[in-house]
Formats: sequence, structure tokens, C-alpha cells
Amino acid sequence: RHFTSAAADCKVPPLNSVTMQAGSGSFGQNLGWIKISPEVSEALKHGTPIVALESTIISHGMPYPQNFETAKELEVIVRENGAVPATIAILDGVPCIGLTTEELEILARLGSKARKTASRDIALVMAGRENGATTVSATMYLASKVGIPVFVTGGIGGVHRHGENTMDVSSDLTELGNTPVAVISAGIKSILDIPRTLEYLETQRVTVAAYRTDEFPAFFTQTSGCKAPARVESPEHCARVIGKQPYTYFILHSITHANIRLEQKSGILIAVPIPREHSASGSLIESAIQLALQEAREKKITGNAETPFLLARVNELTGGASLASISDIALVKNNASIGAKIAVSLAQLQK
Ligand code: PSU
Ligand code: MN
Repeated sequence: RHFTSAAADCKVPPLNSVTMQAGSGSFGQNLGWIKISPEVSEALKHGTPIVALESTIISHGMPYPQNFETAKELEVIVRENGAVPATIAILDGVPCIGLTTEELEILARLGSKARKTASRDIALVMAGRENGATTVSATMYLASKVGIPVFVTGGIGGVHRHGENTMDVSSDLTELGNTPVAVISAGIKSILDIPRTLEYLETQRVTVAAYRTDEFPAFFTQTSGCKAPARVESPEHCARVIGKQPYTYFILHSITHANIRLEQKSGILIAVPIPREHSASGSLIESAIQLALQEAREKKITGNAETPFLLARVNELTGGASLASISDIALVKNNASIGAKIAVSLAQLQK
């Protein structure tokens, strides 16, 4: 099956009209290089709640067909909670906002043959007419370009363990410092150095809050031993932190506090603990991480290959389907439902 046809089927909306409408944060910009699905462009036009979803989790996170099923289920959960899903990926060199089921399947089948695309890689994937699965950084960047302020993922990248020596710090963190999108995640992947990641997020001026808890969650488990910088109580509370979007900012001046109102230009991280019934045993996960890290060093796996390697090994070492990957899927689904509720609250706030 070829991408050319699939990407060609993805209809190009009248971009200028879409981007000039309220609901899009990028009015006035020529976005002829990007494809927005008809459903997402309608939603942007009318201020309907939208949730952006990343695609590296599909290509590099799980095997086919589990990844395809999960990608579809996430979109269903977003819809059930009142928002339009916009999975983001680069197909045949064209950034696409909102994929068809066929396109989701192509990406799922490609797996790690799709290029893991962080912000730095977007131009390369476009120029090479490649298929790119976007990480948190690239998904945030593309979402912000079309004016989608809410984005759901599993866990973000961060400062790697031993990052103080290797300087392996995910560009997810610098993107959060530069792009006004709220990322709903289960915290920072526990394969990483959580305390250093929180420090770096502070340096990057990122607003960080844990959802209904005082402790920062650790992806597979609810606790990390780190106090969260702040706590949010509800989707409505999150929406008020995100605030009025730019197009209404100029029209309405009687609005509550808001990251956008402040024109911070930095992002927000909302950390939602994994549901208790799905949380894994912390010590079991930690010993798997230690082993995976040792293997990565022995095999000299570094750079952008490290995160997918570590996550896959932790899944395998903890019994694959039986443990970590079930937690993984459960937490992304939980994030999708909360993220959609936040998008709905945010849309109400714009009225
Ligand atoms: N989930 C997975 N595998 C991954 C990722 C998520 O199961 O590879 C991706 C996310 O998209 C995240 C990225 O943004 O890993 C971070 O990679 P790095 O540490 O190279 O910046
Ligand atoms: Mn890295």
C-alpha cells in the first residue's frame, strides 16, 4: 500500500478561510504547506473543542495491530467526551492535522519504519517526502500552528538519567518552553530523571500542575517522590489556566487569569496520575528500567533511539502484554478522556 494515494485522499480544506476564522490561533498566516482534515477544519472554524494526539506513540510505542486499535480507541474516547480528535503525523512529506482511519492504519503498519519526528526533524521529513511520526515536540509545534491548544499523550520526554553527563534532554521540554499548547500526560516517563526534568521545566518557564494530587506522577505509577509545583482540581480549572485564546483576547477584556492572556508563549504540562487500578508495581518497573538502561549502554543505544528502546524493553521485561503495556494503554485512555473534558471547558470559556 502506498502513502501517495492515502495522503492525496486527505482533502485539503480552503486553508486561507480556515486560518482566518476565529478558533484558529494562526490567522493571517499562509499555511498552504499543511493539511487539515475537513472535520478538524470545520471544528476550528466553529470553535468546537479539539484534542491533538501524537503519532510516535502509534509507530514506536506498540506493535501492530495493538497500536492501530489503541489509536482508534483514543479517538473514540475523545469523541465520547465531546471533542474532535486530531491525530497529527507527516504523510508523504505533508504535515496532516487529523487522519482518516486508513491513514492511521498505514502509520500503525509502518511502525518504526516511519521516521520518529521531533521538532528538529519536521523540515527534513517534509523535504524528503517521508512519513514521519511526530513526537510530543513536533505535535505541539504543528498543533499550535493551526490553533489547537490542547494535546493529549501518554508521557512526555525529559532529562534522561545521566543526562547531566550525556546532555540528553528531550526537545519536548524546550518546545514546552516555546509553544503555547497544554499537554495532558501521565507525567514524565519513569525511564527518565524526574527531579531534573522538573527543574528544567521550571527553567523553561513551563506551567506544571498535577491533576487532583499534590505529588507529581511517574507514568507507570501514581507517585514519584517529587512534589508537584502546583495542583489543579478539574477540567474547568485547567481551562482557566490555559485561558482565553488569542483571537478573543483582542475582543473581550473582562477575562480571568490565563496563560494565553499573559501572552506567556510557553506551554503547560498537566500531569494526570495513572488510574490506581492500572498502576504497576513501582519496584518491579524500577528494576526493569535499571536493566534496560544497562543494556542500552552496552549496545551503545543513544540519541533519539534511546527512549523507544527503553520503553520497549521495560514493556518486555515486565511481561509485555501482562503489565507495563496495559498500564501504558490505560493511562493514555484516561488522559484522552480528561483532555477532551479540558477542551470542552476551554471552548465554553471562549464564549
Ligand atoms: N511513547 C513510546 N515511544 C516513544 C515515545 C512515546 O512508547 O518513542 C516518544 C514520544 O513521542 C516523546 C518522545 O515525545 O518519545 C521523546 O523522545 P526523546 O527522548 O528522543 O526526545
Ligand atoms: Mn534525546
